[in-house]
Amino acid sequence: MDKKKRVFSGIQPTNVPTIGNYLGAMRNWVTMQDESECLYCVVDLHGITIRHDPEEFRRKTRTLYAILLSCGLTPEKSVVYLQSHVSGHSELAWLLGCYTMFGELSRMTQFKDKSAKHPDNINSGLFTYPVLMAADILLFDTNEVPVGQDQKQHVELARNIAERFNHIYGDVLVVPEPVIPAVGAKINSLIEPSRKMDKSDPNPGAFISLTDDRDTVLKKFKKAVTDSDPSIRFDPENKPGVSNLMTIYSLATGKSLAQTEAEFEGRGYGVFKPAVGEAVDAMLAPIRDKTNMYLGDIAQLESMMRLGAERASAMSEPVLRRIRGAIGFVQAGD
Ligand code: AQP
Repeated sequence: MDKKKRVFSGIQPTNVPTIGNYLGAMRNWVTMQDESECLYCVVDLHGITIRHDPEEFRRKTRTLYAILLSCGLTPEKSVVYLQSHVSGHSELAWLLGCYTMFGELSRMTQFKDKSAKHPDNINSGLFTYPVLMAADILLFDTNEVPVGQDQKQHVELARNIAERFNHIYGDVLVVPEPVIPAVGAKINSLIEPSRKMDKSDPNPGAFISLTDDRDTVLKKFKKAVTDSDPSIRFDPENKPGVSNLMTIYSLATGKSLAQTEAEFEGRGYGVFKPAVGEAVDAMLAPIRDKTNMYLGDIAQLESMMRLGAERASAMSEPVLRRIRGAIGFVQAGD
């Protein structure tokens, strides 16, 4: 029998995930756990590249872990854990940093965007973020990395680092492939529909959080930016707001874009926007309920985190040992 593919992906606890995170990445994680060996991680080490409040950060991390379980990731099928609980991530990030070029990090779009957003805190962690992400992936001999479009460049960097390392030391690292959905890879802001929906957008009207209640969801869609032409048709260039809402509706209901266009032909935004809100609310209701349930028992949640970390650590050890050996570190037992 063929060996199962290894899958890794992660999400930062910078805020409650949005429907962008869910439709672009997390929903695929749930599907992939049926056919592959999957590790999913709350990448809390990545989350401190921007300033945060420690108590709030702890709360957001627990909430995010509960949300991952509520979306359908289960410890029976996947390893779900916190990055900071597995020290191999940090160790490998240092090692791989010595095989990553300053020039290639300078070209990363996210570094440029985030430094522009936080000009008073352009720390070196923000710059070396993609090396830690490469370490996250390469630490587990990962074959596939399900991500949204914005993370494609970082996965490509991880591939380049792995290939460079292998060129020096032989076939040591598995070279991963990004897996990006055909629809939903970039869900856009409800207020500025030409920009990606971000969970840390300062304007909460720009995104739908997975824990937003029904009223909030309906209100945010009602205020979503569209355009002056009332037709509901998919045309991302000329009608970015409407096309974004159509993508969301199509993913939330399972209807195609063509079916969506036919359903709302001649009906206008007054019908369309509430329908999108209802569809998203129906998608979120079970996630909200389960999240509250998991957060009702923090001791149980933390014991699941610990178990996940033990399994992830055990899986990372042979890979780290192989890498340390290839570089030439003296290891106990050599
Ligand atoms: N708008 C989006 N559409 C589709 N996919 C998205 N992803 C993020 N935003 C969208 C995907 O979600 C996964 C987890 O993202 P992340 O937490 O690692 O950080 P990010 O990519 O920087 O996402 P955010 O929401 O924009 O976070 P903040 O605001 O904290 O920086 C990734 O696979 C990502 O591609």
